[in-house]
Amino acid sequence: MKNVDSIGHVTGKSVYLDDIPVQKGTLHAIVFGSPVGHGKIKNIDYSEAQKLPGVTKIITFKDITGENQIGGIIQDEPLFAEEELHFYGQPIALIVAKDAFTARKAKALIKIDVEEYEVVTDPREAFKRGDLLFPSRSFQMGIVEEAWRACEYIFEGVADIGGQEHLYIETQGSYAYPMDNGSIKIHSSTQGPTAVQKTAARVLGLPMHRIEVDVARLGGAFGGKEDQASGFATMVALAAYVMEKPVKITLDRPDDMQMTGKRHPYSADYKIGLSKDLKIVAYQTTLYQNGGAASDLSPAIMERTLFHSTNSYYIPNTHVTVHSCKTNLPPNTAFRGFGAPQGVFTIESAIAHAADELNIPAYKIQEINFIQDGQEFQYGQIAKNVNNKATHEQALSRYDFASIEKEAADYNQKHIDKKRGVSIMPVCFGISFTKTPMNQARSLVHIYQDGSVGISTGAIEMGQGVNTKIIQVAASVLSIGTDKIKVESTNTTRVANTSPTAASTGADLNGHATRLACEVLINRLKQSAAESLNYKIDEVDIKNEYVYRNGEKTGVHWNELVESAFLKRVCLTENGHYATPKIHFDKTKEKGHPFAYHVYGTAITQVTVDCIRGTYAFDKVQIVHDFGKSMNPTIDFGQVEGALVQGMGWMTMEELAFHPNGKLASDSLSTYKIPDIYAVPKSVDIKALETEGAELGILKSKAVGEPPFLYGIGAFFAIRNAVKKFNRFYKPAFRAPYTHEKTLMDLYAKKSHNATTPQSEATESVK
Ligand code: LUZ
Ligand code: MOS
Repeated sequence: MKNVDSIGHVTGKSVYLDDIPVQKGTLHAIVFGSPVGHGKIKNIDYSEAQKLPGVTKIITFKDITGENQIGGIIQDEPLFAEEELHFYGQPIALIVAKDAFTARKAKALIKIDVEEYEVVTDPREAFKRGDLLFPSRSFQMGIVEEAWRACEYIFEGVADIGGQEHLYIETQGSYAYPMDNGSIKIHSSTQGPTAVQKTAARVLGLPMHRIEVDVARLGGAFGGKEDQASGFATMVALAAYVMEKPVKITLDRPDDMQMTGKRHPYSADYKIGLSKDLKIVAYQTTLYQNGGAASDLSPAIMERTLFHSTNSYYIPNTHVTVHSCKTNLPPNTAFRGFGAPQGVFTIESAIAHAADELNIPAYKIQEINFIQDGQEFQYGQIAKNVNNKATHEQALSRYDFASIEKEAADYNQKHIDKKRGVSIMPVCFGISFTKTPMNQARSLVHIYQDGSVGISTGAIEMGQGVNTKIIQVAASVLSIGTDKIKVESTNTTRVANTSPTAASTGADLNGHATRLACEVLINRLKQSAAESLNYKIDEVDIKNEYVYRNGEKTGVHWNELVESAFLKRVCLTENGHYATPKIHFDKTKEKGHPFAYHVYGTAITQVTVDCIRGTYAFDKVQIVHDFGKSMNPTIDFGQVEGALVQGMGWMTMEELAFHPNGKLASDSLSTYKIPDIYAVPKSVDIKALETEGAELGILKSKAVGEPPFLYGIGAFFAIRNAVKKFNRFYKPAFRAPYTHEKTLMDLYAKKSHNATTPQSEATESVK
C-alpha cells in the first residue's frame, strides 16, 4: 500500500500545526530565554517591552495558576525560570503580541541583570564536582573482577561521543485556545499528546479532563518531541487560560536549536578482556552521560544505554555503569536510538581497539562473539530467535565480502593519496519501552452505517507511515479495501492515557490494539450475518467485502451487512486494548525480560578518504536487515535508508559547538552540517533477511524506526580503517564525529593519542 499521506505531502495539502486556520484574534508568542548559561536573575525590567504597541502580555512564572513544574520523570524543571538560570536560552517569559514580529521586537526591549556563575558543559567535569541529575545505575553479569585473570588480552581506553540536533523540518510549535467552561484545547506538534495534557494540567492547576490535545501529524520528530513539546504547549495553554484568548507559538529555527535539548553526548571509559581464541570474556565500562540542566528523559535513556552496552554480543562477565551528569546545557532528550547508540559505539570502540592491537580486522572478533539462542543478555533476558549471525553471514555472502576486501586492498596498494576503508557494523536492538507499563495502547474503531471505517489510536504520524500501517492492519482483519478506512487525528478525548509514539513501538502497539478491536467487530458482524441469513456461525466468513458461506461467495456485500447489523442495533464501535505480553523487569535486581523481541542487522560500509585533503566519500553501504515479515516494504526500506543517513551524519559531520558561556555556536545550517545529497553514500543497498517473522510484531513484521540508526556507526569505523591504511603506525582516537578536520589531523598525526585520555583533557593539554 502507498503511504496515505504521499499525495497530500507532494501537493502541499497535508495539514501541519502551522497550517491550522487560526481563530480571529489569535495572538502569537515567542520565548524570552536566559542570556547566560548559568547564573541568577538580579533584576528584570519588562516595562519598555510591555509598552510596545501590539504587545498584549508578558507571561512569567508569576502567572502560573498551578505548579511551575514540567519535569516528566523527575520533577526538576520549571516551565519558567524564577531566579536561577541553568542553561542559555532557558525560558524566562513568554511574550504575547498581535504577531510574532512584534513579540520579537519586544524581546529586544527587555532589560535583564544577571549574576553569572561558572558554566560546566563537560560531563566528566560535572561528575568530578558531584553534579549528578539522579543516582547512577549499573548492570552486571558474572564477576568481572575475577574474569580479568582468565583473559589473555586486556585493553583499556576512552570513547567520546558527540550530541546531535534533531533538525525535524517542522520546528516545535503549539496552538491553544479556551473552550467552554474553563477548558483548553491544544494543538501541538508532539509525539506525546498525553504528556502535553498532563503537563499543561499540572501547570494550569486543572484536572486532565479540562485539557484536550489534538495532533494531526508532525513534520518529523525523531524523539525531539517526545518530551520537549510539552513545555511549549504548556506555555501557550497557560497564556490562553489566563488571557482567555487563542495563543500560538511556532519556534523559528535558531530559537529551536538554541532552546531544545539534543541527543546526549557521552564520554566513556572501557576495559575489554579476551581469551586466546578471541572470545570476549569480560567487559567493563563507565559512561558519563551529558544530561544537561534537568532530567527530562535522561533516566530512561540511561537505562537503554545499559541495555545495549554489549550490542550483539554474549559476554559472560560484565559491569556497566552510567552516570547522568548535570551540565549547563539545555536538557538533553530522546533521539532515535535513545542512548543505545552511545553504548554500542563504546563497545565497538573497545573491539576496534583490541583488533588494532592484535592486528586483525574487527569483524574477526565480532563474528565469534554473537549472542546465540539460549544465552543470557546481561539484563537476564534469554536470547531467542537470534538473527545476528544470520544477517552477518548473509551480508558476507550476498554482497561477496571477500571481493570487497580484496578490491579495497588492491585499491590501497595502487593509491598513495587515497585510501579505502571498510567496516562491518552489527546491530541488535530491543523492542519495547524499557519501562514495562508504557507498553500499552488503545484503538477506537467505528464502522459507519455506509460501511466506511474511522480509526483513532494513540499513534502520532510523524512521517514514518504509522497511519498507513494501521489502515493495513484494519483492512486485513476486516477484509475490506484500504480506501474504506480512515485514520483520524490523534486526540486525547478519543484515546486517553497514551504512551508517546516512541521506542519504535508505534505500529506494534497501536496496530495490535486496532487488530483486537477489528477482531471483535468482525465477529459481531459474522454473528449478525449468520442470524440474518440463517447460517451457522462457523459456516460464515467475510472476505474481500463479501459474506462467504462454507467457502462459497454469497451475494451479500459488506455495505449491506453493516447496514443490516445497524438496523438490528448491533454495536458497530469497539475499543481495543493491547498490552505487550510476556515482558517484565525488576529494577531492584536489574534483571528481567524487558523486550518483546530484538531487531537484528548487519551493514558493510566502504569509504574512500582523500589523504591530501582529509575529505571522504562513502562509496557503498550494504545492509542485510531483519524486518521480520515487512508489512510495507516501501515504508520500511525508507526507514532504513533515512536512519542510516541520520546515523552517518551523527558519526561524521554533525558537530555541536558551544561558546564558553554555554550558548550554542552551531545554531544554524551554515554551521551545523547535516548530510545532503553529496554526503550520502553513492550507493545504498538493503536486503531483507528471510525469516518466519516476529511472533509479537504486528502482522509478523518487526519494528523498524530506530534499529537501523545504528548502522551509521559503521561510517566512523570505515573512516578510521582508511586513516590507518595511510598513517600506518597511528591509532586514531575513538572520538565522534569523525569530521573532515579530524580526519585530516589524524592522517598526519605523529604520535598515537593516549587511548585513555578523554577529549576534554586532551583539549586541555593542547591548550
Ligand atoms: N522512550 C521511552 C523511548 O520513554 N522509553 C524507551 O524505552 C524508549 N526507547 C526508545 C525511544 N524512546
Ligand atoms: Mo523516540 S527516541 O523513539 O522518541
